[in-house]
Amino acid sequence: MANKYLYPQNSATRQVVDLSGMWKFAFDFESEGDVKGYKNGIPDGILLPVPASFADFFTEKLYKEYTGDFWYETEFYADIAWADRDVDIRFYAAAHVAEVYFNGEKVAYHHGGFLPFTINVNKQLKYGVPNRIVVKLNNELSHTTLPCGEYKVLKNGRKLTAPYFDFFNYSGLIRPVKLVITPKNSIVDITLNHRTESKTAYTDYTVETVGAGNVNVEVYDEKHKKVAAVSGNNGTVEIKNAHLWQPLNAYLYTFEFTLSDNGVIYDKYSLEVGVRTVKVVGNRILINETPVYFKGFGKHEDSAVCGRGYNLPFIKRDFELMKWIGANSFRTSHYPYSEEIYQLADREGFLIIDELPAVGMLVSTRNAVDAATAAKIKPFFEEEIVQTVTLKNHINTLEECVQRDKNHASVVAWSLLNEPDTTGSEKAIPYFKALFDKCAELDVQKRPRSFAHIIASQPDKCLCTHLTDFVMLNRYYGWYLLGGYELEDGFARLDEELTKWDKTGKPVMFTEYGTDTLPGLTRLPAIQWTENYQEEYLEGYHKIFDKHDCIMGEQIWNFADFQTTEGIIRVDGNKKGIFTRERNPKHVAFGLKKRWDKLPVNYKGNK
Ligand code: GCB
Repeated sequence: MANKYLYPQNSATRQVVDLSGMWKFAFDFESEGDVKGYKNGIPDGILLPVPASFADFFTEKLYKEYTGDFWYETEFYADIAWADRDVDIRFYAAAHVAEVYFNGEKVAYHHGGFLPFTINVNKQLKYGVPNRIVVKLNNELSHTTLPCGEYKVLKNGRKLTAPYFDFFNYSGLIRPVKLVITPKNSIVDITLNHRTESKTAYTDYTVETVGAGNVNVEVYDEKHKKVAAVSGNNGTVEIKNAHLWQPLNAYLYTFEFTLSDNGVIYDKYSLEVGVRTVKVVGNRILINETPVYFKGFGKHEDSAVCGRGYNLPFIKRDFELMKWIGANSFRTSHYPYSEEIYQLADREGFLIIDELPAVGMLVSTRNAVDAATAAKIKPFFEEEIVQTVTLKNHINTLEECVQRDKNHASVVAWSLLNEPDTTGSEKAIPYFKALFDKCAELDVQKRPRSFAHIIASQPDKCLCTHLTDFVMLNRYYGWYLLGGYELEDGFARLDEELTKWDKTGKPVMFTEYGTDTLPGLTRLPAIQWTENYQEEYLEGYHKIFDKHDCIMGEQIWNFADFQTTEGIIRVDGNKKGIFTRERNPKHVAFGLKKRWDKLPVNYKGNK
């Protein structure tokens, strides 16, 4: 079995071995690792923590900015008890392109830095001697990578990354690597879809298995009471008087799947399941048939030193801050996040707009500024290679993402791209159509699909809005244009634009709006970059949102300050956070909390 999709778990039949720790590491400035046989072991590797991105460990720029091939290596001993089982190596994410060698043999190639892949190593596994994993990674950006960008070669021969997006191109083994040991007869995939009829919930399920055995499903409520039991690889679980999973009021049933034969248990896997429905009706998104108003943020996985590395303490802190401020949702801008974030969102009742790493599909290193000033930009979707290779990579990534995240109650919508060029060329249309159709085909729950519209993608100009189920808007009137003393004109422009979106009849959600703000800087009257300017800007936006019926969500850019490429419009990163990078509140956080604590979850629900 090439890829086992389920999130690894320990159970009576399964074992997970974490390979986190110090790995050997080497930069490969001259791309000579292949000819020098690094696949059999890195000769002079330094030690580096896994999981983490490598950039922020070093004091030399040459390493921080490193672009090209780089290598990781570790070893482990196999337990003889695994001899009659399947042994897989699971990379939770490897940014961005990975080639994996196991005991000297190439066992995998994976494109894309934010989704897991699993490699079966039964054939190569040795007992009694160390087993060696070597990974060759590459972090160069191009028009076919997700995210997109380019690099240039400096006079000294070093490569400089030029992302078409506004976050640091952190890379490396950014999430855990684990061994997953499963029985030969096992459960490999589970797909759930829910519907409700008065007080009864029906969950249609499909279980994919390998080897022998029959499937049984038992469902337990939060008090560990059995509430349903069925048999078969697919069928329907019926729960009477069901507790539905609600925003900020989660209820999770435990679905226990057992593969067995005549009383012999081969495999067991359990899932925490929130039963809920999602659909779009008119200009509303309904969860369990009730309109929901989204309050929250676009975020990043970003923290000092770890970079984009998996950081469980920050994950926990972020949820506590989001609950404190009255948020109920976030977008995984601009890539699928660590799986543990979705698990916590399921538990806390947060709504997630799950975004693919399709950011930078606009040929510009300062997208928001260029789009705001209507700079002439070479149309991205005109390129032949985009229509072929990029689209193929994009669809693979979509498949992996839906596959990974399909059963999470928290995932209520898909964002298939961030700020693509949807005005430059009609060739965007077939590209988007292929993507949107594929998403509907893959997702049995048929969650609403969209993409984040850049300012140039206006209601009368965007060629692709008609393919969306709801509209996501990133707008910076009052910042990148009409800022400072022109702020009132900025609000007027926003108001005018929303009047046009109102007429489309679709739900419209703000997925970005905000101002760079230096904590501690205040002036009277307010000027750009001050804390009180951030407050005036957000208050102005919110007044306008409250006027327009189509607006059914506000997600501010950004939850916290985050690192970007250096440059003249960024001071040590993007400072649009409501919290600092250390997760301390800026002044605006307190006013925002007042607004969000007051807004009911079904705000604008009753027409
Ligand atoms: C955007 C991008 C986001 C940037 C933000 C900004 O439109 O989607 O990635 O960070 O603007 O602050 O410029």
